[in-house]
Amino acid sequence: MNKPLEEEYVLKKLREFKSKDLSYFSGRILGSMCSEPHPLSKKVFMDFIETNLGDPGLFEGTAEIEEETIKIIASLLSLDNPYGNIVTGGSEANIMAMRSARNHHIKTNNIKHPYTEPFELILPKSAHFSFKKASDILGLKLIEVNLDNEYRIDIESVKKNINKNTIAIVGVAGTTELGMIDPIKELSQIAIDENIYLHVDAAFGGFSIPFLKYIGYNLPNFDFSNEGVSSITIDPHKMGLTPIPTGCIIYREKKYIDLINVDTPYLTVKKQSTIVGTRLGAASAATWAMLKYMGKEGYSEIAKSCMINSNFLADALIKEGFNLITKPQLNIVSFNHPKIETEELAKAIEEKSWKVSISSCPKAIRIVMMPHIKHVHIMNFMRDLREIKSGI
Ligand code: 0PR
Repeated sequence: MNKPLEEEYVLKKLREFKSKDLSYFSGRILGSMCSEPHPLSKKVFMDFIETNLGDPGLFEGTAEIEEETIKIIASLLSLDNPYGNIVTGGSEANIMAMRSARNHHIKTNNIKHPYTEPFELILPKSAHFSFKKASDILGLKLIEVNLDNEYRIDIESVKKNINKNTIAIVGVAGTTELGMIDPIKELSQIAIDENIYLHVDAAFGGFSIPFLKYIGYNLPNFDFSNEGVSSITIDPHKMGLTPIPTGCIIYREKKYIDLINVDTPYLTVKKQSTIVGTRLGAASAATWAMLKYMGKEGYSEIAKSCMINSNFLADALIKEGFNLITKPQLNIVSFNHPKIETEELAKAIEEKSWKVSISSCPKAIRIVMMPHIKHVHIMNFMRDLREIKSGI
């Protein structure tokens, strides 16, 4: 440990580190689900930086903000009396939901000796890797079912895999690799018929699908209006323009959150449901600010411009002889080339200073068309792709 240093020196050193980072502003980050936070949300985040919702009795105003934020987000998801929390992100939200589902299964089936039989979780092959963490932490056996021709969960495979050990089914509204929306209505019917917990992971799609539907896009209904849906993950720090870390978990009923509450005797509240203990109220305040400031119209504009850019890129790629993996349902465009290996293509793209990611199923270059990517960036990207193609 060093002796105290001058503030100027400390800040200069930090600037040197930061200068090695990429910026969203450059438009070069093409494979991220995060974006530049809105200036207002950054300001509000800083204003609430010291608030701790791990001990909400000390920060009663901020605790009210969290409650209101949950209500506003739930209203977007067709739910009037929600329970839930603003959390650190999609992973924490998904792990919380899986804890509720497992405990619900134990309770409703009156299981006296848990883990003598496996706890099985049915989810699509396209589900995010946070469910692997949930599986490891909670001792769940993952039953990864097939996808249909459009890379959505295959309903027949779900039905075939249900048994008395199934603790939950997961559907995704905006898959990580392709942005596809699973048929939640059909999953909901199965969940009702079989009396099984259904969780919807809308970490990515949650802040765009409701707004796109509002302005007339024809997208499937993924929310609580499907009676079988027990909980939804929806992340403000993806398409909601808030700073990291801001996730959100919403439950249909109080019983699901009661099932994961632990006693916290010496705090100002007596129970806690989140994985994280000490947790920032700044995330709730920044989300509240964005919801109020943007309104339905503001978020619709953002979601729409990302879709316009996605479709523009998709058309341009087809014209240049690339294969689109699927027509973009949300703002993710995945493609490969009939004559170029995807890894080779990715390497050539990176050499031209773009940051893309490779999806695994199927193998393709994956562009997440976040708000920081503008038309001019797409034009420059296409120019580079043409050059790469002509050089091979
Ligand atoms: N559910 C879905 C559908 C997701 O896509 C993600 C993350 C999560 C849950 C987990 O969310 P947190 O990362 O907030 O816990 N999806 C992105 C991914 O893994 C996250 C990401 C963000 C990756 C920015 C890269 C990046 O630069 O692809």
